[in-house]
Amino acid sequence: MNCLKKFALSAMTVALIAGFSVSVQAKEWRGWNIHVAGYPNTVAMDKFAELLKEKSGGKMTLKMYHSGTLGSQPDAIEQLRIGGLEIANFNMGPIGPIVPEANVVSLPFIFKSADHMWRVLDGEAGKMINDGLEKKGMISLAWFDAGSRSFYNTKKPIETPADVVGMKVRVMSNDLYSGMIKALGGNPSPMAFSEVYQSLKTGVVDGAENNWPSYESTGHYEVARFHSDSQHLIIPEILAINAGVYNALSDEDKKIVKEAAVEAAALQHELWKEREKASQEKALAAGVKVNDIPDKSAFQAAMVPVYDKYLADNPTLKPLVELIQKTD
Ligand code: GTR
Repeated sequence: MNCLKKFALSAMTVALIAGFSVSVQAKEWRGWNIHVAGYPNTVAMDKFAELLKEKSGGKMTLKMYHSGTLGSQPDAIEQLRIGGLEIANFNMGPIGPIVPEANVVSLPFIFKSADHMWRVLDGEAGKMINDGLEKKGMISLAWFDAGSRSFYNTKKPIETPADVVGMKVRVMSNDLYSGMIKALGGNPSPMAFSEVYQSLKTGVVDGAENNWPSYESTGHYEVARFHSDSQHLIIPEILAINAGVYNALSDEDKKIVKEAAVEAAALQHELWKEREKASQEKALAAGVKVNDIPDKSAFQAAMVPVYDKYLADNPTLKPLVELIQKTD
């Protein structure tokens, strides 16, 4: 048994023995976030903590740990599921390998636009994703905006899939993203967010992909000077809570948690729009070379094997994929 599993089991035993007192005593929750101070998600998570305290009259409190100080995202997902953490803001990417329904948002080009994504999440498909999350111990309280992800690298502009051939590209830990890079002829390198800057700088990888705010906040733009507007992924993020913790709350407390999350998400969406623009301006002012890819059809066509593999691995999710594709 590995250390993480042992820890999980002992944490669960402690939680079971202490279950009753935990639920009656006001306990400070612990929240995970990967981003630095001033990032829209960081500000919004602090707002969530503030609203929770205010709306519950101090009964529910949350201490936020930012900048990934409580570990990498794959570890934090595990911790949230077993109750080592109560709250987290996650990108849906690294959740995909655990929740197949939620992995649908990581299919490249599945969303036609951000508006399309929001409509999908508000509808039946969103419900299926949320049910999948709950089955794995997480409840989504609200969706955060994470814009769209594009490629950037230290070598050259990417204009067609042929430009990716032989390139070493960092991806988030999810086989779909590795498959995406392979389908373009590149070499995927899954690694933690915190390691990407150094890896770009030292040539361990040639490129990566992310949204404008993360490209800027991490300093990746200082070392990977070619930004190609592929917008191959539009992935939402969630403000999630451990399912056991949430389901043990009174209806009144659930309402408070939900309201605080929805208000914090509204702030995040507002700040996101501003930061997207500001980050882009900062990168451009620093001399980053940006190229548009007006016709993305060659990239989209290259993704057929990625979709085929996802559907072969998850045949029951075909209706979900079709539902998203059919949503206007
Ligand atoms: C960011 C996202 C993070 C993390 C990161 C990454 O856009 O907000 O949660 O997933 O990307 O590339 O690892």
